[in-house]
Amino acid sequence: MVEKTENFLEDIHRRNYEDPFLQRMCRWNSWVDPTNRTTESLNGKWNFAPDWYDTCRRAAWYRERVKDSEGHPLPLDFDWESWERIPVPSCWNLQKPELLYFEGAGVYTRTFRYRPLQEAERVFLYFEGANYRTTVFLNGIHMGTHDGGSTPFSMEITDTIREENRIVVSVEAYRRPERVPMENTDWFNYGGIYRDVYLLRLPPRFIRHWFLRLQGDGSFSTLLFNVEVDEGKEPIPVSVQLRIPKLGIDVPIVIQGGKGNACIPLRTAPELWSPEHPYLYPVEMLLKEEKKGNGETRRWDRVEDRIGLREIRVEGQNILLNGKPVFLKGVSLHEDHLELGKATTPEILRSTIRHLRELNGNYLRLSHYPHHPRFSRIADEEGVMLWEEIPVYWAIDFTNPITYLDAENQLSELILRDRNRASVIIWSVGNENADTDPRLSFMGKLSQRARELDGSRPVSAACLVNHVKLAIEDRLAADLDIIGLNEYYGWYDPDLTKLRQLLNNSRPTKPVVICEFGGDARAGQGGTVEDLFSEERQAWIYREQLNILRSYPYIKGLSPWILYDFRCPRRLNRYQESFNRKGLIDSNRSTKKQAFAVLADFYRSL
Ligand code: GCB
Repeated sequence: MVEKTENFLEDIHRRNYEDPFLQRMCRWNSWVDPTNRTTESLNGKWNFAPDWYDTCRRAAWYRERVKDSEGHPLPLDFDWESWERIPVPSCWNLQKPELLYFEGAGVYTRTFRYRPLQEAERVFLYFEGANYRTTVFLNGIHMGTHDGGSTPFSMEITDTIREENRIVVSVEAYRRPERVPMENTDWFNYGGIYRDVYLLRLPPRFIRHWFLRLQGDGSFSTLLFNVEVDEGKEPIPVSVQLRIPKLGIDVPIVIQGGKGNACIPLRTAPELWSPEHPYLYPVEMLLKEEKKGNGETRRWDRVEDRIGLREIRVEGQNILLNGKPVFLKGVSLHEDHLELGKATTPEILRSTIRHLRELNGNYLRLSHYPHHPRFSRIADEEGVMLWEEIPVYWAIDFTNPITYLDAENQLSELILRDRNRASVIIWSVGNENADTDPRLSFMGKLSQRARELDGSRPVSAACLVNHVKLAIEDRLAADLDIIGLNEYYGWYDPDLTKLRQLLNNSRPTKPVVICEFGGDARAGQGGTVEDLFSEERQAWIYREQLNILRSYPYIKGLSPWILYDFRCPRRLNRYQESFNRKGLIDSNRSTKKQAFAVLADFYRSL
């Protein structure tokens, strides 16, 4: 606290200016599923300025105070309308060359009109993703703050929205030691509102979110369903009618205390979702109020979706998809795009899947944070299996309860967002974290949290090898269903014979997925297998690695590092030039390196 004196000035002397904004956090429990809702996009050009000293929040620009308490005009340090306009969604780093390495706070603002479309309509603001801390003001009032760079959040604005509105959003992307990820990562810290923003119009009582899946007991004969309802200011008796016409399901589910659960026996065997047959069932949910007397019902809400039914389970050293062993033929992926950064388009997502097909693959590791929500929807349609992950990366502050809360919140937001997607088969709780006691307890709790929100999928994490004992040995493995392993023999450690020793020394009782291996190559760089950064060296690493990995039956999947080269400010040699060059394809997303064909041939042979 700063002592207030007679010459104290609120705007410049107050240190803890951020505290009030942290009293109203948007977290997983305020999230509303936006699937197939009436939305109104707020994408488009917003006025924007990099706010180098975070003055918008410090000096309360969002209040738009133009006169003092005696009515005298005040000089303002901002002028919304004269600011340049940049597109939302986008990463500010790619809007102007001088913003490329900008990692501070940026202020976005725009106006919009609003007219209710239904009686007693409730309105929410929905952000699909902004990096990292987002503080939202509407008509001068703080509406909510969100932490975490890749998960969605929503906030109710019913009581504040007017016909004419000004929204001011401060997004700050500082790298900080207590964050998730912390300040040291092997990727680029793009800032800004880089995914869609919209208004969500909802009825006074509505379905908040829901979860539908097969029971997972190997019989494919029972569905489990959970639903959460926002009952509005005055709760009344309601039920949710679940309809899956193609399965002959039309059942009412009683809602109590805002929640409903059901276990629904299937009369016919369902068509199961798989990469070969990505079948999706149309599903409908109706929120109804039971009217006494004449038996009429009032319908409050209606939600539709398309859901794949499949079972993913681990048995011994096997991963079973619909009861049958499956091998995950994959590759890892960052969200990085040369012109768009973390922003993306459906075309880009589909072209990524085309590249996976050319590799003869069936699986992608979406590393190291939640990717665009559209990805799992497209993967559902296309029949691609996904590993999804939160950025509990490297040296997170495992002793800090604030860091844990943030990580748990990001995990919860990801699982709520994607647990209805058949394509998502694994939740990963982190990547390459040293095996310490605080980390074991932190990530153990995360694994538990994942199972609490979704008991239907295996939990994993990308672990490091024990390079002293040369073995797969990580105490976290006891908490995981699948052991993820990153190893770079042939690259960081050139001695590939150690890989064989390591795999011989290990007796895992669970399936192992090699989540990373690989090496850098600059596209077009020729040389011999001895030459680091040549395509030949990279292709050689792939050949040698695959030759070894194929002979260990407990290895049930691969996602080498990585499909595309990506921006990476830590990588500064003349071949890298601020890019990680371990891609099988150049950062232009079209030039394939030699190793691409090596992996494609290997997957074809399986
Ligand atoms: C890793 C990390 C990944 C890096 C990669 C590399 O083990 O998980 O984020 O980019 O190695 O290229 O060193």
